[in-house]
Amino acid sequence: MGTTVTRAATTAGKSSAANPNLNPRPRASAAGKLLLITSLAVLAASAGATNSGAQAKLHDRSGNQVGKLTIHPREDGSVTVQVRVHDLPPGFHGFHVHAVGECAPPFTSAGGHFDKDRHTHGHHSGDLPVLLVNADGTARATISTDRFAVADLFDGDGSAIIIHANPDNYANIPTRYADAPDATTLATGDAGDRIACGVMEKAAKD
Ligand SMILES: [Cu+2]
Ligand SMILES: [Zn+2]
Repeated sequence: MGTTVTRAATTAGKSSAANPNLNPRPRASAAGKLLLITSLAVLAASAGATNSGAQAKLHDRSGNQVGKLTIHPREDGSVTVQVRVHDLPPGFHGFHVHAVGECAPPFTSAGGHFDKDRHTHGHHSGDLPVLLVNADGTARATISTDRFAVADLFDGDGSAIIIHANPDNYANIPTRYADAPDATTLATGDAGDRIACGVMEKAAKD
């Protein structure tokens, strides 16, 4: 399919270059280009529908890119999440898929934890293992989860990946500290501020 598209583009380019002075030609060429763009969009959409993954570029609150993430579907219905980050504070950081695909600092625009049901924290569809950032500010992790499919990430308002300032307690508050976790803990795991955010985008499987 890729070869056909490349050839069509080359032909369209040549025909308009060969007739630069004819008025009808540029119009035909523009129409051709429009058609080509439409075809490409259709091709991309159909490829995406069959075996697509997701990707996100993570940015800190100052707008610097601090890493990226990819999500690939697996045949058993689970997904593999791969993340690489740099220039982040060392230590454990809460790491979740959030419900809205919008990363405006301080990233509250990304909403709460992505969830396909009405779970509490620790059971949310978008809850992931904490990310360990090494002394040099980098982290790398590969995670498997069966709590969501790639398509779930692209509901009406999209989704985003968030890294928090603090570790995540997964709403695990021993009863010697409190009778039960409070509402904030049950929603967030007390992971604190959002220090990096990336909007989920569709990506073809490589
Ligand atoms: Cu989060
Ligand atoms: Zn959660």
